[in-house]
Amino acid sequence: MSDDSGTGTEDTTESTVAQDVQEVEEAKPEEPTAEQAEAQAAPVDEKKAFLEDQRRKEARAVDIGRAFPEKHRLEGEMKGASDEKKLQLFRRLVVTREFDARMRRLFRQGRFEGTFYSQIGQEACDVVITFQMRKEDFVGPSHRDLGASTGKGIPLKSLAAQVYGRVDSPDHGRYTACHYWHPDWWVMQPATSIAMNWVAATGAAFGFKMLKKENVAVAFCGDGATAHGDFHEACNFAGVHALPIVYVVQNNLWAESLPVSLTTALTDLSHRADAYGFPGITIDGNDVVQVWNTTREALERARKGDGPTLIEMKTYRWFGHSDIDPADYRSEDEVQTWMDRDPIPRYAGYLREKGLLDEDGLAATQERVRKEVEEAIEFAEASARPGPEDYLSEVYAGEYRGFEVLGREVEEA
Ligand SMILES: Cc1ncc(C[n+]2csc(CCOP(=O)(O)OP(=O)(O)O)c2C)c(N)n1
Ligand SMILES: [Mg+2]
Repeated sequence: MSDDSGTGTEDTTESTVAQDVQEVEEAKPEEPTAEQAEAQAAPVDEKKAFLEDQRRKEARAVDIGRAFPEKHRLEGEMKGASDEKKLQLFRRLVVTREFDARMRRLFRQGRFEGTFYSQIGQEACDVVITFQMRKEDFVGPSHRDLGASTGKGIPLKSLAAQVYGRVDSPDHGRYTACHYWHPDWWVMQPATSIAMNWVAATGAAFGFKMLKKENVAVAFCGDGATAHGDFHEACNFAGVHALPIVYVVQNNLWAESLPVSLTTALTDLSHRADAYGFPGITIDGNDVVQVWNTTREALERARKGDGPTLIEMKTYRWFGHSDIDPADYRSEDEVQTWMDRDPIPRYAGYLREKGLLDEDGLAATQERVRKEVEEAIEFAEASARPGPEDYLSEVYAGEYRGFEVLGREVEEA
């Protein structure tokens, strides 16, 4: 399979690298900052090579039916999963991949501001667990957790509006792209300070326990965040009170440009749990079957009142920390090795072997998903940008007496 079916009018495979370069050129502000001026001064060939590399990887990312090395073939049964559930899960993985790949391209075209944190390569870590959760179970995602929202079923229109910073985002356009959430789905907005979500999700789990609810919480973080104080305080508290929570650490080997070997002397981050008196387990985060069975058990354990579990998922982000990071601190070999372990073609292969998916089914899924992604983007682009008054609504409780914004008085509506 290839990306040949295209994902929209602006983004067909017919558009060349030269067009991409032109789009980037056109998106430049008239008066560049010193940093931008330096980037502009770089030889065009370098830019071309960078864009070519990005597009090559993106084309590979959406080629979800491709072959992969036999040693990465998935084995075993997914406990308690009906055939229909297995296919639904596949669709949510594809939604996550397609949305991400499309947004990366739109960012390079200057269609939204800020930056973009791609999750491509890591989707199984988020989607597989959140897909199994109840709507009123609490999710505490971090900055690279698109799959926590798509896994739980938050509509793509709402997620696209979040990326675009528009009023139809649940935060009404107040926050940085990729801080996906929705209160109706019990997914909290990621905190800027990493591992803060760990504390908030632990608090939610404590609340569920105090209120004697059957709900559970799940918190996500990266390898780098496990060195942060909040991570340890939260784990300690959860261990003491045997809270209904599952902690997921996505070890993608890097925290921005810092290798995990400079974050910790541990090889397996699941050993962090040893200090807090609850089980820790390390698994292949790119193996959907393993992730399904391990998270299913951990969710059950939490729901039964047996306390927390920490799951380290070994995984990899294909692109830079954010989309302004060329990630040239990593070797091509390392990237290649992990691209071969892509969770989605591996799972597609598993479904094929089970007779649940064929070439046509795969193409139809991808086509439907692409249409849905395009509709979400159209919705976000048509949604209004927030005005100064939107930045103040819902900030103050009680009577609001006006505030000076950008030199003018804003009255409460
Ligand atoms: C307390 C704090 N320190 C630093 C940052 C800046 N920062 C944002 S993400 C990040 C890297 C996190 O790495 P990791 O936890 O491995 O997650 P990954 O980005 O690899 O998914 C850093 C340093 C921050 N947001 N908060
Ligand atoms: Mg990391």
